[in-house]
Amino acid sequence: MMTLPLFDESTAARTVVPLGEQAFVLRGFALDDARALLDAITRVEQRSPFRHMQTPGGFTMSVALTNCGRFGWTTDRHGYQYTELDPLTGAAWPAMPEVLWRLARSAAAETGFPDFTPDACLVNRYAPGSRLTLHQDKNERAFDAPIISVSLGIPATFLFGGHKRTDPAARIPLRHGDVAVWGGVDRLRFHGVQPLDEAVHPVVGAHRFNLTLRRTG
Ligand code: MD3
Ligand code: FE
Repeated sequence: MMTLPLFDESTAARTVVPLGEQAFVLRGFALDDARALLDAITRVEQRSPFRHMQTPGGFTMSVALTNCGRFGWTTDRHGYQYTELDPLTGAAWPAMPEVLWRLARSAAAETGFPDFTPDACLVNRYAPGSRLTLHQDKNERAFDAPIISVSLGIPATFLFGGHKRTDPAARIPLRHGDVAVWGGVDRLRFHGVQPLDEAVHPVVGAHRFNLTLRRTG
């Protein structure tokens, strides 16, 4: 079992790490909002529970998923889609929490994307062993809008590839409180998440949450 560093996260450096021309990791940018964000996730999952979705290829995703905002992303044997209703409950997805909206807009503005107006947020929940194979986020029609991601809980190694699946991928650690922004020329790069190592976060426990805010159209 991996032991997490004992340094105080609240004093960890807030630095901007450029990954590409228009892709950045803002280290610790969400730390002050972490408690409020975790509470918001709890409220979202009470209305729209996490579930392990089927892919068109017939696999069950190791990452559990839910959504908030006007539109939610789902996958099943028939394909991927954004819908206004949660197919599991038949009800609208939970509203986008205010704290998440404000955080995403300020991270976007800080990195050259003023007036980001997300209308969808995927919430991914990872357990040790969960992973995301290399893919592109191309179910949105608004490729001019960036995507903003917020990581909470145990750390993961993010794979940042190129425009072809076979391009070499950089390995970038994403930790509790990190925010990533990618848009423009980097919007369609292949990316993924390596299988998570066993770990326990002092606040979140043995999970990682990743929230990705998008503009669908
Ligand atoms: C993509 N989520 O939900 S977000 C997804 O950590 C997804 O759960 C991952 O991929 C996760 O579709 C990764 C972080 C991220 C950061 C920079 C990127 C994704 C990126 C730059 C280009 C493309
Ligand atoms: Fe993605």
